[in-house]
Amino acid sequence: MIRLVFFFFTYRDYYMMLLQSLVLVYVLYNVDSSADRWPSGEYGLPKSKSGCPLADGFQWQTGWRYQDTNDHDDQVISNNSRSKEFHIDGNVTKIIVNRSFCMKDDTNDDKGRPMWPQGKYCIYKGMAACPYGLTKGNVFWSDDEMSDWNKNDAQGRYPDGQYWTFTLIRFCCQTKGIKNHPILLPTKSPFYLLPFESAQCQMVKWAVSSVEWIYYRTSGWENQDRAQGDYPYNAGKRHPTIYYCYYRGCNKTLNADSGTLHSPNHPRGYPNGQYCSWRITVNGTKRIHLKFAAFSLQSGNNTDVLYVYDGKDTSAKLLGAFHGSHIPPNEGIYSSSYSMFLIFKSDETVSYEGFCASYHALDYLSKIFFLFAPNIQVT
Ligand SMILES: [Ca+2]
Ligand SMILES: [Ca+2]
Repeated sequence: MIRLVFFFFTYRDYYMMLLQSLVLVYVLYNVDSSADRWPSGEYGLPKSKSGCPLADGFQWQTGWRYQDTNDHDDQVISNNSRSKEFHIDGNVTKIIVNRSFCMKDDTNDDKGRPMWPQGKYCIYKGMAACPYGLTKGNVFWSDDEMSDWNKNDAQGRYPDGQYWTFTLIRFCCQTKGIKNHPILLPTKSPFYLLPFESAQCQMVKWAVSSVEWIYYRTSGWENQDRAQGDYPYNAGKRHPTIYYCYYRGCNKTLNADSGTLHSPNHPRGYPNGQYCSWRITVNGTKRIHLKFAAFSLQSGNNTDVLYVYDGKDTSAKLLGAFHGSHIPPNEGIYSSSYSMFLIFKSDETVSYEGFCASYHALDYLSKIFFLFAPNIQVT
């Protein structure tokens, strides 16, 4: 009897351990796939010219705010401006700023959604409390002080705030985290975050970011521009320049038996804070030969690095971590299977030209042949 009870518990413990391992495997597996879902809660994002990001299980509601920043009708004394690169759905002229929002106010499908990950960024506040882990604040713009000449307007769904002859917009900010630690968000379509604490963008895994900005030349007469709580970087200044980080996905899949790839913007400098990948898959009986025509990265493996894996993802063997003072071999890199996975990440400062490379599928035998006769070019 004692023996049987012992036996039973041993088996139960064994199954519990097995179950726990399966749960762990499931959780680890889903760390990356959770990036397909927008986080839970009510909030908003700046709307880009390409529209709202792809949504899953909810619909973005849209709206816009038209800010009249000019103190007169007949005389231009305001001089708003914006960055040359500008993908926000809106319009910035010397006398007005108009911009659009994508608001998530539907929480019916929030079960199982991730929370907003730790980092340093802000989003717009919806009508409910800030999503879990984010703290609120607001920005006040003194628009045209002459109420007779003030043409402020707003329509649709916009962030929590006040939209009268002045503008007050509430934000929710994630203030705990490190900008260089990449966070997971859906990157299948472009989206915006507002940077917190500095103009540097939060790094997002599988995305390349660029900083855009709007200079709000608000009222010159009894200006009361101000901000409270947690708000986007620099937005608390009088006539603020507010920064907007524009993210585009940079996961590339290459399925042909030969092809080329290059770092973002090559041969112009690659952007800071990007985290991109390339997955090469060739015919199952073949192997991959990857050769670099150009390679110029910052030196040091803690700065900008290209990782090359011998398989379809990061669970495969690392063939090399290449940077400015450790460049890939001239003869190129070989896979031992039909797929290869590359990750290129850059830190927050200093960028170089980057790299461009081409690959070819090789018959396995020709690789062995190549090893014995390295001077023969295999194509
Ligand atoms: Ca006006
Ligand atoms: Ca760098």
